[in-house]
Amino acid sequence: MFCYQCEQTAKGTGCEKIGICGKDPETAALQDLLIYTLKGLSQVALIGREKGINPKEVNVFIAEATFSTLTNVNFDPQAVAELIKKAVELRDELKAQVVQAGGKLPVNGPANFKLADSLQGMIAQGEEHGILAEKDPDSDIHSLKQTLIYGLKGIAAYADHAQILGQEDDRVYEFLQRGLAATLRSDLKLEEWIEMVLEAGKINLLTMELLDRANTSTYGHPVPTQVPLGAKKGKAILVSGHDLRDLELILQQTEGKGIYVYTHGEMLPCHGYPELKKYPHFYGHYGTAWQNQQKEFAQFPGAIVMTTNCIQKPLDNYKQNIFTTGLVAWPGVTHIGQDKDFGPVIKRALELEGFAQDTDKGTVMVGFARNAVLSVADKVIAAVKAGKIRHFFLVGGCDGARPARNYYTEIVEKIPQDCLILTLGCGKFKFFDKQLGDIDGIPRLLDLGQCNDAYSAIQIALALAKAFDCEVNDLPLSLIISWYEQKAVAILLTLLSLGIKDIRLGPTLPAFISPNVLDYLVKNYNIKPISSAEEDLKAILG
Ligand code: SF4
Ligand code: SF3
Repeated sequence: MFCYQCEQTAKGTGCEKIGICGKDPETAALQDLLIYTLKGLSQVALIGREKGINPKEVNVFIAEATFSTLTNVNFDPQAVAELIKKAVELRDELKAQVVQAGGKLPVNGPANFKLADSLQGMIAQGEEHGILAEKDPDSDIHSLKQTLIYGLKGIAAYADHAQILGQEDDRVYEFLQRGLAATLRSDLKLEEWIEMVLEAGKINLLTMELLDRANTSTYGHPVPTQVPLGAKKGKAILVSGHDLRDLELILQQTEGKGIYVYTHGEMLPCHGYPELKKYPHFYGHYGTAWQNQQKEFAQFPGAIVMTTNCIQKPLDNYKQNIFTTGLVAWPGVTHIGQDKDFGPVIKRALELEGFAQDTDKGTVMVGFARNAVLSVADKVIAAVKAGKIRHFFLVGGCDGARPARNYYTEIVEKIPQDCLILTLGCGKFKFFDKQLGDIDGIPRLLDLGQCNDAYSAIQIALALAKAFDCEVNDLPLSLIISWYEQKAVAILLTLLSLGIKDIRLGPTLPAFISPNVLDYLVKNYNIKPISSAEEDLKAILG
C-alpha cells in the first residue's frame, strides 16, 4: 500500500505497511480501486452530460463514494467492495444510455476495465492502480493531481452533507466528475493543473455555501449556547461525526425514552442550532477530539454512534457499544443502514448502566456562526476602532495526535488579552474549555462551528473587510490552521482561491506537496509552516 493523504502519514512521507490511522493494505488497495473506478464512471458521466444524460443517482453516488475514501471514514473492505461493484454497475448502465444517444466512449482505462469476481482479485486490481502505480512522470504534476484528488474528497464530503438536507448544485457534481476524470489525462501543463486545483477551491466555497444553507434552513441559525461538559444521571447516547440529520433522527427516536443525548467531537456546535437544542433530552458534550476516543469511549456508559469521520479502531471494551451509520464502517461493528432505524442503538443504551449521578464539569459556549457574530458586527468594529481589539486570530482546523499540535494550545494561551480568537473544527479541543474572558462583553474565544462551517469564517472575514473598506489580506487577522484530513485540504484550496495570504499551516506540511509546488505557494501566497507560539506571535503582532 501507499497512502499519504493525511497529516498523520508514516514518517511524514507515506504509509506503506499499514495506515497509522488503522487502514490495512487490503482496504487501502480497495479504496484505490474505488477511486480508479470513479474516474471511469466520471469519464462516462461527462460524455453523458454532453448528450443531455445526467442521472441524479450517479451524481450523488460519486460524491458519496469519494467521501467514503476520506481519512477515518470507512475501514471495512467488504463495504468498500460493495461501493466498487455499485460504481461499475452504474458505469455500465450509463454507458449503454450514452451509446444509445450516440456518445463516443473511451476505449480503455477505468471506463472499460473488467472488475474481478473475488475480493482477492479486486485487491490485486487495486494494487495495480495505487498512487505510485499511477504516478505522473512529472513530480510536480503528480503532486497537483493528488492535491486535486484530496480537495475533491473534501468537496465530496460537503456535497454529501448538503445533499442529505436537500441542497444540491449541479456545478459541484460536474466539477467532481471533471476533476476525477482529469487525473487520467497526461496532456495538461503545470499551469493548467494549478488552475484546476484553484478551481477546486472555488467549487468548495460554493459547496460550503450550499451546506451552510442546508444546515441553517433546516435547523435555524446557531445562537450562542452554554453546553454542559458534565453528565446527567441516566441512560446515555453519544453522537460523533458531523452529520446533523443523523443527530436529529437520534433525538427524535429517543424522545420519551429516558435517554440523554450527548455530542462528541465535531458534533459539539450542534447545541447551538434552535431546531436541535429544542429537545429537552439533548443534554451536553462528552470528551474531546477524535484521537482520544479509545480512552474516552471506553469510559462512556452508553451507546455511541459514529456518523462520519473520524472513527478509530474500536477497542474490545466498547466494541459492543459503538455503531456506525452513513458512509462510516468498521468490520464487525453494527451498521445502521439507510432506513436510519436507530433502534439497536437505543436498545444498547438501555442495556448499559448510563451515568450513575449528575456531574458538573462546567460549560463551554458554542453558536458563534456567521449570523451571531455579524449581528454584533457594529460592536466589534467599534471595539477595533477604539483600539480595544488589536487583532483577530483564526486558530482552527483539525486536531490530531502529534505532540507538535500543542503549539495550538500554547498560542491560544499566549495571544494577548486585546485580541479575539475565532475557532472551528475539532482543532478547538486543544483549548475549547479555556476561560479566556471577554472584550466589552464579546467573548475572546468564539466557536464558529465544525470544520464544515468554514463558510461562516469566510463570510465573517469578508464582512469585516467590507466594514473597514479593505481586502481580507489587509485586515488585522491571522490564520493559523491545523490540518489533518482532506476536508482541510479543500478549505485550504478555497482560501488560496480567494487570494488569502500569510496562512500559517501545521503541524507539518502535506507530504503530497512537491518542493516546487510548495515554492509556488510560498511565492504567491506566502504560506508558511508554524514555528513556535512565541516566534509566530512576535512576527504577527510585532
Ligand atoms: Fe496513512 Fe493517513 Fe492514509 Fe491512513 S489516511 S493510511 S494514516 S496517510
Ligand atoms: Fe476533525 Fe476528523 Fe478534521 Fe472536522 S473530526 S475537523 S479531523
